[in-house]
Amino acid sequence: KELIVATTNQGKVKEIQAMLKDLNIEVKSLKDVYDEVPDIIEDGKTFKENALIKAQYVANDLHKIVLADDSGIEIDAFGKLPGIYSARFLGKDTPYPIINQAIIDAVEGKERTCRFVCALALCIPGQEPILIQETFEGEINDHIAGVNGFGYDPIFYFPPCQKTSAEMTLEEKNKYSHRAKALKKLYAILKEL
Ligand code: ITT
Ligand code: NA
Repeated sequence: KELIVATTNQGKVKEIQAMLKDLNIEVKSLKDVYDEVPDIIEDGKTFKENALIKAQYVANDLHKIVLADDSGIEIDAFGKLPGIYSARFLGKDTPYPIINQAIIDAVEGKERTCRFVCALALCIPGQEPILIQETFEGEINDHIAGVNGFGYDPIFYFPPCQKTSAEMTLEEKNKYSHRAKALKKLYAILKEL
């Protein structure tokens, strides 16, 4: 069986592949199925709306089983921003080390709580789309730490493990993360495909 993940984010793909490794499913990204990846306009107002937009676009185009992930980080000191704008916060060409240091500087002396959010949309031809949302609660670290993962992982401190999600192995992040928790809720369905 084949599962197309409506993403070009390789970090998401790696985590999803690892979570589903015991199922007989070939996980493919948009780069694997399109010569020219379509530019999908994510103009929803919520993570779930954006996940549905991405999944439905590709499912309508290819008539295959499609999963989409819309995710981001909510920083309480910034009124939950960047939230759904996490991929284009400070402009999409600003490198993450710059963005992450800017966030550390801006939360200095403020509330450090934050959370990753992941909405997953699963479209199976002939069925109603399935939507799930989960969170991963943490704090903005006071320095950049760790080289694993992607995006905001080097500043996302997870108190129970006393490290950032970029200091966790892929397997460890997949025990606790927003994406892993959401995917677990779809596991039984994916197993039956
Ligand atoms: P696709 O739309 O192609 O899936 P994207 O990266 O643009 O890729 P989003 O619009 O969902 O995806 O933006 C999510 C951003 O939130 C992502 O680029 C990261 O900056 C951040 N993010 C989400 N999950 C994360 C995680 O597990 N670790 C670190 N950063 C994460
Ligand atoms: Na998005």
